[in-house]
Parts: sequence; structure tokens; C-alpha cells
Amino acid sequence: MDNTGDVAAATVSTERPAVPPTLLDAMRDLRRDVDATTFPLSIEGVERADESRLTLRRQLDDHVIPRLTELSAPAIVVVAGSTGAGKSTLVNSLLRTEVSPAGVLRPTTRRPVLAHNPGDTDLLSEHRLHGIVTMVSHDQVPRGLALLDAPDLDSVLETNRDMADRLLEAADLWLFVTTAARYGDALPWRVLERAASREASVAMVLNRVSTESVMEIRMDLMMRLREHGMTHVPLFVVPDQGPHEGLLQERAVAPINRWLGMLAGPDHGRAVILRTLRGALHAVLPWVDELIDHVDAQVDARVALEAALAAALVPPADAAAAAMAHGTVVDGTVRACWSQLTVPGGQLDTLFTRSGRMRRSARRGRDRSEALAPLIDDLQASVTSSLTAAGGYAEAAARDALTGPSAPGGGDSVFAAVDLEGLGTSLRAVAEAAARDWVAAGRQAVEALSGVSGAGKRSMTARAVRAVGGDGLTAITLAAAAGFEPATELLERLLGEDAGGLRQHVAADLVAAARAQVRREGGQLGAFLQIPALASDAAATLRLRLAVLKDLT
Ligand SMILES: Nc1nc2c(ncn2[C@@H]2O[C@H](COP(=O)(O)OP(=O)(O)OP(=O)(O)O)[C@@H](O)[C@H]2O)c(=O)[nH]1
Ligand SMILES: [Mg+2]
Repeated sequence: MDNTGDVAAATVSTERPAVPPTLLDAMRDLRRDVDATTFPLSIEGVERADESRLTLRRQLDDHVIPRLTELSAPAIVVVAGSTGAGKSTLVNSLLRTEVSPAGVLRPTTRRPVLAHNPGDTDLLSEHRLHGIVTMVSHDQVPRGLALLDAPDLDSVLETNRDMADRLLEAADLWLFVTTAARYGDALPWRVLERAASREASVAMVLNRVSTESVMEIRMDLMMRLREHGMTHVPLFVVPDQGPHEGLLQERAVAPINRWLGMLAGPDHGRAVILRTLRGALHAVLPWVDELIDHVDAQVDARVALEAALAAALVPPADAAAAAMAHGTVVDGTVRACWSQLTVPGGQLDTLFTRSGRMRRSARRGRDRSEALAPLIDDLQASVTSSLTAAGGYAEAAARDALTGPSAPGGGDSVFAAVDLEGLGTSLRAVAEAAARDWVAAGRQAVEALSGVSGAGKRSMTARAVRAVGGDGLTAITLAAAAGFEPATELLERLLGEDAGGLRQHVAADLVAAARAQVRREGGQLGAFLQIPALASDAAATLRLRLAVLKDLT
């Protein structure tokens, strides 16, 4: 029996002596990051992503973090096994006092008894076993360990599954008591396997074995342990003492007592916990990996959506630019106004003599300017409409690219996040401002030209200004820049070789305004894609946590 004690000593001493103090910090950091992780794009697999995030959070909340927090509390040794196996008798015998009554009626123990050292009372005061166990303090219990005499698992499972789960969760070490008659039962092995899979430490006590069958049963049990992959499980054999009342002989339980003594003490107690904990940690790491994969999938989806959006905006931008250049802006109002001015006897009809010379009198110039001025407002209004319409086309194209049949995943989320009505209002205001700016820039260009060439009063521009007025020349320039052919012709007659440059300059402004409007529309629609959860480095902190945890465990 002493040699089984040696096996246990070897198992324990290979453990790391203590838990790195930063582990709890690292887990709390991880918990915070997991909580902050979001999956904004409804791509394929996003439900799974949410589930695995919640699973990870639950593991951290329910198991890892409480356990780390409890690290300083004593390790819980759960004495478990079938009813009548002699658990209570064993606990009492180990402590040489009756802390938990044993009995002939089955089952005897109904409420778990947790025996601990008086020095550990404080550390256990907030233990999560509180409420389901009877706490007994006794100075025979080594410090750093607490012995829990459990009801038999069959009856616990029947009546109180929650208690069984809480015991399973709380156990740092399972001391499994079985007898020659019961060691073949299925349930203990199931529980043992569950404990082993969580990397909780397990030891086995074969109780009430007659001297004749010791060798045989021990061999058989060892084999079963091996079959279940539990080769390092310390095995203690307690010989049958015959009919007896009260405690077992001290000698019979001495090896178990020694072994428990070795496990106790701050380092060894922690080693047991660490071993249990490491199972939980290793269960956590793959979830973090998975979470990172899901975050990366969101980032990839964002990149694809941005590319799709950018590609979708090219045709509307080109179309808007072409429309501006080809006179689409010049609507009915502008054309009607122009026709009125050019009918025989109209302000523009009388501008040139029959031989083609410009008539210019200050009075006629003022009249013409007044007649032409409304054209500026008309043009500004129709540029506003055209820009707004360009935004509308851009939105339609973006919607098709992001939510249509060939859209990359997650486009629906992008559109769901946009307040389309608000966006429409704000972009209309932007279009109005852009049209106003264009008119102002056009006017400035005309003034600049007349300023430069105005050096000579006889310059063509100066004469033109006199003939149609400043507003008049601005209106004609804007109409020409907007692609209205008759205005272009008139501008050439008025300004000669300066006309082309001026018209192109102002036309380029208009094309730029159209492209800018489409760009802004796209920017507003894609604004959702700019959130930090979708940034290229969205998974960076989780990766960092993972690296730290891998180092620590
Ligand atoms: N002959 C013999 N009887 C024992 C031995 N150990 C315990 N018993 C008796 O077996 C009966 C059951 O023991 P308990 O310690 O109450 O068993 P338990 O595992 O705590 O049972 P539950 O609390 O019902 O789960 C008691 O009458 C004990 O006196 C032993 O080594 N030999
Ligand atoms: Mg009992």
C-alpha cells in the first residue's frame, strides 16, 4: 500500500508549484474582451459565432474565474461512491472523530458534510458550496484541504441533479470509495471518466476487501483503471475489518492520511487545483481560437462588402459625370427661358447686328443681365435635382450590389444599419450646397477672366460684360458648362478664344460635384463598415490574450 502512496507523491511533485498570479488577470481581461466582441454582419455562421461567444463567457463566468478567485481557498476533496461503500466511516476514521454519521440504513448521508481546518473557515465563508453542505471545522483536517463526505451519487442524481453538478464542479480531487461488491458498477466509472476528462485529480479507495481476495480484486481494478485510461490514479486498499461499529483502525487508513497530508500545504493544494484548472483552461483556449476565427470572418466580409460597394459606385459616378457633361442638367425651365430670350426681338436675338457685330450699350446690357439672371437660379435648382438623382442611382446600385443575389454576405446588415430617410434628407442638403458652390465658383471664374482681360476696356471679355452684364455672362457660362449647346455657341461668339477654357473649367467643376455626390452617398451607406468591430485589427486584442494565456498555462 505504501508503494501506491509513492505513485501519488510522484504525480503531485511533477505539478507546477503555484498558479501564476497574472492568470486571473488574464482571464478577467479575456472575459472583458469576449464581452466586447460583436458580430455586426449577418454572414453565414454568425449564429454559431454568437453561441460560441456565449459558451466561452459562461465557462469563464461559471467556472474559470470563480475557480481562480477561489485559488486561495482549500482544495475540495470529494469522497464519493455508492451507498454503503463506507464513505462516512472513512471520513470519520481519517479525522478520528465522527463528523458525519455512518449508518446501517441506506442511504445514510443525505446532506454533504464539508470538514475543514479551523484556519480555513474564512476562506470557505463565501465558497459556492455554501448552502448545500454542512460545514464542520476540525483541526485534524490538514490546512489547504477540505474533506467532503458526499451522499451516494445514485441517490443524489435521482433527487438533486443540481447538487451533483455543483459537487462535480467544486471537486478538486475525487476520492472514490468502492467495495469488492460494487466496484464494477457503471455509475462510478461514468463519474470517474467525467472527472478525469476535466483533468480533476482522482484517487480510489477499495474498501472492505477480504484478505483472501485482495490480490485478485486489486489486479482486476488496476486493469479497469488502465482500460479507462487512468493509469496514474492512486489506489488505496482498506482491508475488511469484520463487523464493527464506529471508526476503522488508524493503521488501515494511515496511507490515505499521509497522502492527503502531502496534497495539503499551500503548494500541493494549489497543484491539485491547477491540475483541475488546467483542464478548464485547455477547454477555454479552443473557444478563444474559434472566436478569433469568427471575428476574422467578419473582417473578411467587411473587406468584400467594401470592394463590392466601391465597384457598384463606379457606374453611377460615371453616369452622373456624363449626364452633367451632356446637358441633362439643362431642364425644361432653362430651355424655355432661353427660347424666350432668343425669339425674334428677344434680349439675346438683338445682341448681334445682322452682320454679326456685338451690340453693346450699357442700358441694353443691364436689361439683358436682368433677363438672364433667373437662368442662374434655374440652373442651380436643376443641378441640385441632378445631384440628388445621382445620389439616388448610387443608392440603388449600392443596394443591388450589397443585398442582391450576387452580393457578398452581410450586405443586409449594412442596409439595415442605414437610416435611409435621414440619409436622403442630409444628402439633399449636401446637393443644394454643392449646387450653390458650383454657381459661386462659376461666377468667380467669370469675374477672374474679366478681371484679367479687363485691363483693356476693349478686350473681348470687357465688351461681353458690357453687352450682357456680369450676371448675364455668368448665366451663359453656367448653361454652357452644363452642356447646353446654344449657350456654348453664344459664349464663343462673346468671348472668342477665352470661351473654351472658361466653359471647360466650370464644366469640370460640375462633373467633380457629381462624382463627389456619388462618393458621399457611398460613404454614408458604407459608414457602418467603418466600426471598430470590423476593423482589420478587430481580433488583435483577442489574439494577444490567447498568446498570454498560452504562455501562462
Ligand atoms: N464490515 C465493515 N463494515 C463497514 C466498513 N466500513 C463501513 N462499514 C459499515 O457499512 C455501513 C455503511 O457505512 P457508511 O460509512 O454509512 O457508508 P456510506 O458510504 O457513507 O453510505 P451512504 O452515506 O449511504 O452513502 C455502516 O454500517 C458501516 O459501519 C468496513 O470496512 N467493514
Ligand atoms: Mg455516508
